Amino acid sequence: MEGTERGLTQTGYLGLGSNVGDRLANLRAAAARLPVVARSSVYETEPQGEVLDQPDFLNAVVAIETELDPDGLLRLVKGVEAELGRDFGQVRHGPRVIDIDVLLLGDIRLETARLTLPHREVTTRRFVLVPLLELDPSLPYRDALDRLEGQRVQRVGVL
Ligand code: PH2
Ligand code: MG
Ligand code: MG
Repeated sequence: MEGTERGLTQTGYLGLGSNVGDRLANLRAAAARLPVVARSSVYETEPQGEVLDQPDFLNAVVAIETELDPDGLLRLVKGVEAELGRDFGQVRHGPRVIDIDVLLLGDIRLETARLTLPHREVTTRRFVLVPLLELDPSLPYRDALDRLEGQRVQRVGVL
């Protein structure tokens, strides 16, 4: 197959996160640069992962429609992160102006060095699952959400 065009439109879900600068403006600037067809609420969320001592994040999830394949979509989101001033030299899981994660793309299952689909955080992070299930309650992740404890997530507005 040539390039990244599949000639087939798929629905995907992207996780947006920011905990540096004007967090809401950062999420909105990212959404404006993506082929968004639906957006979740915005949630203020407790930091998870390797760096817990950092400011709370704002997180949201957007649904997109795209003909891009996983690599093409990854290139798109990395380009948007760079455009919005993401510093790629920073510590893993540390503070960031914008983070855009490919959560799901159609029913593709994939594990490469660059990308795992579904994204691992889909079953482990409330800051992903809550907005994802808000957007599409029929996704098969309700049990995963019920199993998670802690991880403060509070709805604070619209994207
Ligand atoms: N992103 C991380 C690490 N930790 N915690 C929250 N609450 N939200 C995030 O988006 C987040 C995080 C690395 O991408
Ligand atoms: Mg992330
Ligand atoms: Mg990321």
